[in-house]
Amino acid sequence: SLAMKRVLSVQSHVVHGYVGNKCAVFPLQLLGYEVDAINSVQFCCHTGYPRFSGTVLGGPQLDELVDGLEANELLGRGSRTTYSHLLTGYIGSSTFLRSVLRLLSKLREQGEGLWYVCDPVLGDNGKLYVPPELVEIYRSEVLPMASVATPNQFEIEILTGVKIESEADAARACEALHALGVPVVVVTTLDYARDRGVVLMMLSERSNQHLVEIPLLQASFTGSGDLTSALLLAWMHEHKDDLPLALEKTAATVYGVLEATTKNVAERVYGDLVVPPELDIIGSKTIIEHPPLLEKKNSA
Ligand code: PXL
Repeated sequence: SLAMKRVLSVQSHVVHGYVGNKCAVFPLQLLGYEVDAINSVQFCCHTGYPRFSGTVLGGPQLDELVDGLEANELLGRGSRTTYSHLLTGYIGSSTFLRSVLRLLSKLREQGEGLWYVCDPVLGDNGKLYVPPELVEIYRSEVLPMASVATPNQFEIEILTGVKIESEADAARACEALHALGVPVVVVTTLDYARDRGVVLMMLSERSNQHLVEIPLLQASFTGSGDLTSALLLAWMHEHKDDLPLALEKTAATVYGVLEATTKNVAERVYGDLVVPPELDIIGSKTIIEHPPLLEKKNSA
């Protein structure tokens, strides 16, 4: 039933560090979720290091895992293993993305009301880091099936063609995603207030928008988007009738984790290449369980 908190999370695994499932599984477990993880890649570390190695799961290999789950009646059918949520993040090929769609349609056949939280990972800071054909597949096939989409600014700009330089632009871009059929959109990073020292997140439910400010800590962290989508999944389920509160708790947690990371974890320097500190997910256990709301912090 819907009261069950069970996520199927299809994301990257890295041996060292925190991106993809390494950012999603532990926080979701802390928040009371059973998490079944499918590792879409297994790399030694994220791709921002000087070298990375490992294997990529192909679409047919995802199909095999899904077929096995289905054969054992582990995809649902009213059993105690019905998933409440599917969560997807970085996907590197169109064949894999189409297999995810196949998985989603099986899940939707099984249980009513499955939430699909889709992070349409395309790139960041002006750079596409997936094959360009994925953009149109997200737009025409994937997003119309999503319950919640969590693009960053770059991603929603590419998906909608709306360049964002103000709150009104951000709202217009969200409307364009709603028009594709996504009921709830969260833009996880908005840069237009950077000169005030803040990054914004915007929640949009149809014609209703809510903003939250996060103090700017450092130019970039890797994996913060993956952490954000997992937290949104959990807090939106907890506060279905108060999604702005879910956004506030998510933003407070992300800020808390980034702040802990800045304090506790060193960046790594490889000649000219600086790899940002790996997120301090484990050291932030208490923050994840009890997000210290930012407004309280700011007025202290
Ligand atoms: O956080 C996105 C991400 C996911 N998966 C892998 C990555 C990254 C970012 O660098 O390298 C493998």
